[in-house]
Amino acid sequence: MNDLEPMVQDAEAEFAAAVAPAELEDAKARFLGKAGRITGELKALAALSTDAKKSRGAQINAAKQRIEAALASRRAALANARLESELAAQAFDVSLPGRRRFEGSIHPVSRALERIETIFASMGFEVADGPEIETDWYSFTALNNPENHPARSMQDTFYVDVRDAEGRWLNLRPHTSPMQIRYAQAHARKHVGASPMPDVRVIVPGRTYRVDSDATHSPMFHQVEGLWLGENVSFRDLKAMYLDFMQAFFETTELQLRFRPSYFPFTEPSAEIDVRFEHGPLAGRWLEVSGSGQVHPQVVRNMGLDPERQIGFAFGSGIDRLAMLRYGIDDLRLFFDNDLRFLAQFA
Ligand code: 2NL
Repeated sequence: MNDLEPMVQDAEAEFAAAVAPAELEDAKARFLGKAGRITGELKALAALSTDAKKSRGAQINAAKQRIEAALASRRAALANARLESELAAQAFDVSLPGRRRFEGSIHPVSRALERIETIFASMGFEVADGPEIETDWYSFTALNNPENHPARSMQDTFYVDVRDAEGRWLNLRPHTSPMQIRYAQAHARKHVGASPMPDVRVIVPGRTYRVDSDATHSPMFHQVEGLWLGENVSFRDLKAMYLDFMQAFFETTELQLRFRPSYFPFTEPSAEIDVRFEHGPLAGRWLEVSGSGQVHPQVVRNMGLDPERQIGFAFGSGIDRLAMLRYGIDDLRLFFDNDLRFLAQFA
């Protein structure tokens, strides 16, 4: 202890009181600067004798070292506090609930389509995809539509302003049958000469177009057609297969099918397929779900197959309608409004 002790304590107190680096540097100048108190003490040494200089000089040095140590420690403390506050400002609260990311969902028509593909694949059917813009031959001629059939008219079919090699307008396919013709042709070429030839077993789901737009018809709709041809395929295979499909699609065996005679140019005989549920809001009513029939011999010929050997059946069902029945939707237009309040119910 000596008379320099109060100065050391002043320095420690003033350093401690400095909350910003600039204040600390000001305080340092008051003790260690040119006009500072330590500097003053050193200047005063000049007036002392050699012996007194030695002992006083040692005291001043000791005080100076303690002040420098206090300064260094305060500098480190301020730098540390600054780092801490920077980190705190950047910190995020891991306990906050996360921001929800919007997730879409599969459209009900696509869900129905995916289910249909899975069910038919499990029954040994191939799933084929084809062009939506077709030639006149594939959409109509190959399917035995006479030249003057109303389906060919501008009132019923959308045409594209481009002609095919025969000079006929291309069309937006009014059914997915054209791709079944293409598929069967490829099958016939691939297995030419094979005896027996493997069966043709295919479904073609996809978008189809007709000039028709009201509360229950959309100009673009979805269809699935199926084709099964072989040397030993009959109408009872159609009945068994379509019943299996309906039971799998609606997840119930509590339904009945009815085959009602009808007419299509591409099948003979032809039948509408009606379904009747035993339970649920539609119980007891016959609902039309499909057209069907034994493929017309001329259509088999157009596929490049021999109708004396290859015979079978085809069907065409509306996917939108099946989806409406499956999910209890009473207005077709809901599928195309794309209102999120509707679509989100299928998440
Ligand atoms: C309908 C009618 C049907 C077919 C589609 C078909 C396909 C080929 C050959 C023969 Cl490649 N027929 N498809 C047969 C009968 C009916 O659908 O209006 N469905 C909604």
